[in-house]
Amino acid sequence: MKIAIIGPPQSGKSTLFNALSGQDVAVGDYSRSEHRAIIKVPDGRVEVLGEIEKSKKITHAEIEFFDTAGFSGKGKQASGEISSTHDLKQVDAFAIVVDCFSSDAKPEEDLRSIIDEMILADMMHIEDNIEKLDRKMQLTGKRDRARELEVLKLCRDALNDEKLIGEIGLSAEDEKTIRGYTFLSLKPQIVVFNISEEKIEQTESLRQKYAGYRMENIRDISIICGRLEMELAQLPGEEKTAFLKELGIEHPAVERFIQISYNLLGLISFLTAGPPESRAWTIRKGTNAVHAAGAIHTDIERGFIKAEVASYDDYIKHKSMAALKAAARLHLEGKDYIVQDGDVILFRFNV
Ligand SMILES: Nc1nc2c(ncn2[C@@H]2O[C@H](COP(=O)(O)OP(=O)(O)OP(=O)(O)O)[C@@H](O)[C@H]2O)c(=O)[nH]1
Ligand SMILES: [Mg+2]
Repeated sequence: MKIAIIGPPQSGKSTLFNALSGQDVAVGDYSRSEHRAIIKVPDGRVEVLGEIEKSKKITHAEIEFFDTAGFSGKGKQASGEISSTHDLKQVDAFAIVVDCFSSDAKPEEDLRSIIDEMILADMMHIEDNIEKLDRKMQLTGKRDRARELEVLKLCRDALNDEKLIGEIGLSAEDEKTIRGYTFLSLKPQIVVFNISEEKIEQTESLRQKYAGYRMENIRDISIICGRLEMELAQLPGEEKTAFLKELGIEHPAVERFIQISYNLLGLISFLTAGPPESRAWTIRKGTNAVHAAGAIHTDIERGFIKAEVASYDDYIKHKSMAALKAAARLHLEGKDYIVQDGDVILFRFNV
């Protein structure tokens, strides 16, 4: 999964990047420089499986973060040409950071200006595409892409109404027809209200204050003190725990952030276990067994025979596939089985 951190200049993007990655890139230097980090998704279940299996290797799911400066922060006055050395079109979601810490902070205006800029960029892109597709259909007389054109027009209407394409609530099928256009405003977004150290105790009331910015399936919010979380992320393990306690924070920002991202994007993890490796794999909720196999390797998807599935709780109780089988807690599942979070799976395949 790839997430781009975006936002107006000096909103704390690089600070959040450090908080999430534990890195130490420069902050406050107005450099608008860009960075990239891959972080492991904390999931204690993988370690437990690794211990049971005495695995040589333990592999967590990963998230890639990009600290980007593609947005100008000029809202409707922006040129519409969002620039970024990393292509924002390729990411799965955005973290939009807004300044909630400085004395003259205007988080709501700042958020609106980023949204306006996003909408503007999609608008420029959509007009061209509607025109092109329209022309093509007239030239060839073919109607097979008529629905695509209709959906594009629906998207244009939303953008004209200053709405995100993600707000339309397109069906999965309609969304698929326009996926190739990689509209920015179709990507899920997490709005990060970057608060000051003094407001840490108000986290809960601020969460309520900004709850109205949540939008089903497209947007969630997070209240984070970037600076403190950055300092926290850079501490060694035991000091981290003590600092967290002192601050009265239950989980560090990175864990809260990953949880929100997984929920928003509808992601779950399934597990594989064995002496060579125990590992977590990320898939979308509702993925069937054969597609889940594809997350590991296309050969396993192609040659899929069946999946031997146990729940994580059963697995750690019985501690081996053989014991699970003996206790009738191992399920043989076919291609259409919908994989659940925490399923421990052994795929049988033939290529
Ligand atoms: N008090 C306080 N200051 C913060 C916080 N987060 C960021 N800042 C300050 O805001 C300034 C900008 O932070 P950066 O992380 O560099 O912001 P940025 O969005 O990456 O800036 P550009 O890349 O230049 O657009 C720095 O001086 C930070 O120390 C915070 O949570 N609390
Ligand atoms: Mg920066």
